This record gives sequence, structure tokens and C-alpha cells, in this order.
Amino acid sequence: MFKKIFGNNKETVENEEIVEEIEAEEPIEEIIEEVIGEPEIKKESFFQRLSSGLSKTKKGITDKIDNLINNYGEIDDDLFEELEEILIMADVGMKTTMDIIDKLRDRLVEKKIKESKEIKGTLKEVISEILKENNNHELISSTPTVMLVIGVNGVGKTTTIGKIAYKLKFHDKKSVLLAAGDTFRAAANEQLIEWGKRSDINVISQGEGSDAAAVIFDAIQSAKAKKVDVLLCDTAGRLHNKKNLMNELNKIFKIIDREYAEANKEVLLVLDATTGQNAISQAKLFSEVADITGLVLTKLDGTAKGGVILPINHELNIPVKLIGVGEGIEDLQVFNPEKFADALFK
Ligand SMILES: Nc1nc2c(ncn2[C@@H]2O[C@H](COP(=O)(O)OP(=O)(O)OP(=O)(O)O)[C@@H](O)[C@H]2O)c(=O)[nH]1
Ligand SMILES: [Mg+2]
Repeated sequence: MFKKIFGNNKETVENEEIVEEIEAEEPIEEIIEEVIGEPEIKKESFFQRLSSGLSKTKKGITDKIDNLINNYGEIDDDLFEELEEILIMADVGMKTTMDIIDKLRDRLVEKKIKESKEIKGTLKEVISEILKENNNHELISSTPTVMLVIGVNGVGKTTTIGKIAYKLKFHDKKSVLLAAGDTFRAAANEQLIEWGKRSDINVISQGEGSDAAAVIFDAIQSAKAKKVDVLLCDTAGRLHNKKNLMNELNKIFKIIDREYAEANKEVLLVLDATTGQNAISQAKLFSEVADITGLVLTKLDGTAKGGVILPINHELNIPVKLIGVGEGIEDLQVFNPEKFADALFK
């Protein structure tokens, strides 16, 4: 594959070439279909997508808060205790919940609010403020950019790359190249190539079992030669305690620094919202080994644990840049705190 990509001064290989090769092998095709499914482009507005994506979380937070408010007349300590319970059950986490309650109590006193039915607006205000902390949703500050996408197994790294590539190319009008840096999992290459094909974006790959750092090296040379705006690099799913895989990540960071010092570097950590509080510990552990520039919170659509975005914002000093609200190519949104709060409290 190395020769194929770089031989005869041909820096990249067209998706079609690789895909044709893969098509000859039936079982891999089946695996890809199983892993990716069909692209699903729904005719919904940004806000409708967000709103329907958050419906399960809304049931777990705001619908319960509505019930609570209706059950109380005057605000008292019991109400705050029940509110605390709702937030903790909705994966908001102990620290962030306590901070929300404290802020809410102060704000209600300031505003001289005594009736429970008047709480909601102030609670939304407090939650919006927490969502706005750390806010920097700029995905790329300058070009060229090398963006490395990391995270544990199955959180949605490859899918997110497919969606980001589509967004960058068709919404932001950037030229994009993909690097298949997951050389570990079976059919990982083919999955990325399939995503590339959907947006007609080239993929640099060397096949399963090859050296991930070598793939990134090749991809950088290609990105430079083609003056590509954004090089998006997939990586294998890894746990922080898997030493060899963490070393591999360090090797990749070094290659990027050495081979493309002039490029802007972004490291996106992908977190799966369905894992709730676990996502927070993943972010803490990964930030010990990598300079993470942004977070992506995926699978918000499939979970009632979307409240985890609050402690992620409040307790980690890394901005949430994107949120995944479905499996389709357009189901990735730039994280907008105000719209998020609106969708939650609608
Ligand atoms: N509902 C939903 N599913 C998602 C979202 N993002 C990813 N997925 C699904 O999550 C599953 C895993 O996604 P991948 O992109 O393969 O995850 P990965 O992190 O690359 O996995 P590994 O390479 O095995 O570590 C797939 O079935 C995706 O369709 C999302 O925002 N919403
Ligand atoms: Mg993957």
C-alpha cells in the first residue's frame, strides 16, 4: 500500500481504487455494513435534530423537574433535596449538582422568588451559565490543521471523523484528507474508507497490522504535497492503562510535531454520553497523557445520561466542541450552550 500511495510521485490513492479492491472481498463488505449502517440524512432543522436527540435526557431531567415544581407550592429545603436527587440521577454528578443548587438558592434569594413554579427560568439560567463555561466551539483555528481523534474503544471516533470530514468539506468548504491510523482493529481501515467515500474524500491507509505512526507520516507528506486544509487522523480505541497503545499515541504526537511543525494541531477526545460518569474519568485520564484541545460527546440521542455534559463542562478544563446526536452523517453539531439549554428546557 505504501508503494501504491507514494510510488511514481503519486501522493494519494483515490477512494474508488481502494473500495474496488475491497468490493472483491464479500465478508469485509458485510463487516463494514454492520459497523457503519446506511447513511441517514433526515430532513430536520438543526434545532429539531438537537431537540429530538435530547428527548431521553429531557425525560430524565426537565420532565422530572416539571413534576417536582408542580408538586410544591412554596420553595423549601425538601424541594432542593429532591432537585438534587433528580440531577444526580441524571448523571450531573455530585460536585456539579451541589454547585448548581448553591447557585440556584442564591439567585432565587436575590430575585426574591418564593414560589416553586417560578424556579424553572432561574434554573435554566444557572444551567446555561455552566454550559457556557469553557466555551470555545471553534473547531479549527487556522489551516493547515492536523486533527487527531482519540478515545477508548467504540465511543464513536471513526463515525465522528466521517461526520467532521463531511461538515468541513461541504459546510466549511475546506479540503480534507483522512488518515487510517487505526491499524489495530479488523476492518477499521475499510470503515474509514467507506466514510471517506460518502464525502468523496481520500483516505491514506496501509492496512491492518501496520505501524500507525507510519500511516500518519505518509498522510502528513500527502497533506503537505496536496496543500490540504485539514488532515483528520483516526486512531485505535485505547484504554489509558494499555501501555503499548499509549506509547503508540506518543509516537504519533512526535511524528506530527517533527514532520508538520507549522501545522495547527488539534487533539479531539471522543466521549460516549451513554457511559455517564465514566466519560469524566476517561477525560481525566487521557488529559494526563495528551494535550487535548477539545471534546466530542457522542450518542446523546441514545441516552438519558446527557446530563453528563454539565460536569464535563464544569469540572474539566477542556471545551466541548461537538456533540453527536445520531448515526447519520449530519448528526454532528457544533456545541452551542444556549441552544442546548433551550432544547433541554423547551
Ligand atoms: N446513536 C448514535 N450512535 C453513534 C453516534 N456516534 C457513533 N455512533 C455509533 O457507535 C458505534 C461505534 O462507532 P465507531 O465510530 O465505530 O466507534 P470507534 O470509537 O471508532 O470504535 P473503535 O474503532 O472500535 O474503537 C457505531 O455503531 C456508530 O454508528 C452518535 O452520535 N449517536
Ligand atoms: Mg474506529
